[in-house]
Amino acid sequence: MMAMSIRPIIIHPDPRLKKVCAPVPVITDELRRLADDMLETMYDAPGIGLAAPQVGVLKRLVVMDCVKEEGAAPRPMVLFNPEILWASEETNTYEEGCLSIPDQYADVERPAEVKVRWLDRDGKVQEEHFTGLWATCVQHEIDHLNGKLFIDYLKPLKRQMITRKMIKLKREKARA
Ligand code: GNR
Ligand code: NI
Repeated sequence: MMAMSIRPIIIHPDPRLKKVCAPVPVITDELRRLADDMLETMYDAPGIGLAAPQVGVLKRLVVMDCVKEEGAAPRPMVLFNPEILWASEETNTYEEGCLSIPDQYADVERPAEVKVRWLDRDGKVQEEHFTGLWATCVQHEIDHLNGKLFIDYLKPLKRQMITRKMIKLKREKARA
């Protein structure tokens, strides 16, 4: 097995986090390697999801594992070209965070359940009905592929406050 590696996560604001990502036409070994690196980067952070643009790759690929119970078996998922086929009328509000917006959290309301179709790492079509944290996470990740961040759902003033904090954080990181 090839060694996996942790990739640096891009911090907001960055033009790469605002782009609509391109569909993946064929799943190559290089893309499978990228998915493995993204999983390692996500677990290391730690986070429950990660989208390719967060590591600077503008392709429609996300990884996630929302198993939170201590001692439960992990469920690393790799989703190429994920599409929401159906979303519930019923909504859910979760306090969301983002690895590209460190230490900032805010309530976001989204459909409580979604049906999603994607290609797995073998290029096989998969479909699943997600609920709970999985439903929130997969929608947060698909938003990343469309250049959208959770702070885009907030009131402009709150969004601006968070963006200013991130600019400051990046400036301090660059000086360190
Ligand atoms: O680790 C993460 N936690 C999280 C919590 C609530 C809603 C969404 C998320 S996704 C986030 C990781 C991330 O930034 N993925 O893009
Ligand atoms: Ni995110």
